[in-house]
Amino acid sequence: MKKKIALIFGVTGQDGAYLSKFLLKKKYKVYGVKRRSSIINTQRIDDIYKDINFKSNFVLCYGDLTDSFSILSLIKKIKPDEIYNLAAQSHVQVSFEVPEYTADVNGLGTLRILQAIKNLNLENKVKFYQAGTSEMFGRTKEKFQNEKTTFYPASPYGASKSFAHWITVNYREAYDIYACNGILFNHESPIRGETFVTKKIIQGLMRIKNGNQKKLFLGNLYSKRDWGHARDYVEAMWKMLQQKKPDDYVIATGQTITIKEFVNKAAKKIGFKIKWFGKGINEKAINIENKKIIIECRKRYFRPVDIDYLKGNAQRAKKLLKWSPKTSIDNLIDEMIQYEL
Ligand code: NAP
Ligand code: G4F
Repeated sequence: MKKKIALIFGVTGQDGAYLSKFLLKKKYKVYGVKRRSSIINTQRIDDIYKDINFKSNFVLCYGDLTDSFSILSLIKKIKPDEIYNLAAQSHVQVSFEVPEYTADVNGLGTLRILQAIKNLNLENKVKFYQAGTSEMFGRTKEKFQNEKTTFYPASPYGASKSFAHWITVNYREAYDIYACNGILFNHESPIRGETFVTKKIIQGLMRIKNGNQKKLFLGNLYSKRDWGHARDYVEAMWKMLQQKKPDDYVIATGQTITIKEFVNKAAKKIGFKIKWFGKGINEKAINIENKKIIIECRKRYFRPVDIDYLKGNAQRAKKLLKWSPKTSIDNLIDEMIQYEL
C-alpha cells in the first residue's frame, strides 16, 4: 500500500515535533518545512534521526509562510495527502510588538497555503489542517467556549488567527477543499518554548532550587488557562483529517486554573514551601525555608490587554472524533519537571 504523505509547516516547533513522531509511528512519509535560521534550531526533531525506522521517512525542506513561491513549489513537488499548518508567530505578547509580521505569517500565510492548493488543482486530493486557537475567543463572556462561541480576539495574534480560521472555512465552502480548523486551547509539554508561562515557571523554579537563578519574574498571575498536553492534542489534529467530512473542532480539557495556582502546584512538586504577600505588581512569593523572595511581578510581562479566562468544551470532538485528553495537569507538570531534572 502507498505510504501516506504529510507536509508539516512549523515542524521545528513544539507541536511540529510531536506531530512528526505521531505520523511516523503511523507509517507516514513526513516532509517538514523549516525556515532559515542563523543557528541550527532542530533540537526538537533531532531524535527522529536516531530512530532507524523514522529517519528514512522524514525529510526536512526550507520554506517560509511569508513566501508564496516556496509554499507553491513545495506542495507541487511533494504532492502531500495531508498538509498541517502549524507555522506561526505564536507568542501573544510578542504579537503586540510585531503586529504586521504576525498578521502576515499567521493570517496571510494560511491564505497562501490554501491558494497554492487551489492553483495546483489539488482541491480534491489534499486535506488541510489549520492550527486555530482559543485566543480567538479572547474576551468572550461565555463560561465554556465551544465551536459556536463568537470570536472576540484580544491581540494581533488572536485577530490574525481569526482571519486564518475564516479563510479556511471560506476555501472549504467556496472550493470544496477538505479543510479543518482545530480550535486548540493551551497545550504544553517538556519541549514547550521557554517564554511561555508554564515552561518559564518550571524552568525558573528548578533553576532557583539548584542555585542557578535567584528570582522568577512574572506578569498577570490571575488569568485562567485550560492546559493540556501537546502529545494528546496532535492526535486530535490527525483525527480531524480522517473523517468523512471536514469540520472545525474545539480541543480542550475542560479544566481551568490561574497562573498562580499553576505556580503553587509546580513549587510544591519541586519541594518549595512558598508564601504569597503584596498585591498587584507588588505581589511576591517567599521561600518559607530561607525567607528569600523567589517570585516577583514585572510590568514588562503584562500585556496591553489580557484574556482573563479560557475554558473549553470539547464535547463535539469527544463524540465525533472519539478524542479525549489523556494527561492531567498534575501529570503534565510532573513530566515537565522530570525533563528539567
Ligand atoms: P511554536 O513552538 O511557536 O512553533 C511555531 C513553528 O512555526 C516553529 O516551527 C516556527 O519556526 C514556525 N514558524 C514561525 N514563523 C514561520 C514562518 N514565517 N515560516 C515558516 N515557519 C514559521 O508553536 P506551537 O506551540 O508548536 O504551536 C503550533 C501552532 O498551533 C501554532 O500555529 C500556534 O499558533 C498554534 N496553537 C498553539 C497552541 C499552544 O498552546 N501550543 C494553542 C493553540 C494554537 P522556528 O522554530 O524557526 O521559530
Ligand atoms: O503562556 P502564555 O504566553 O500563553 P497564551 O498567551 O495563553 O498563548 C498560548 O496559548 C494560546 C492558546 O490559548 C496559543 F494560541 C498561543 O500560541 C500560545 O501557545 O501566557 C498564558 C498566561 C497569559 O495570561 C499571560 O499574561 O500567562 C500570563 N503570564 C503571566 N506571566 C505570562 C507571564 N505569560 C508569559 N508568556 N510570561 C510571563 O512571564
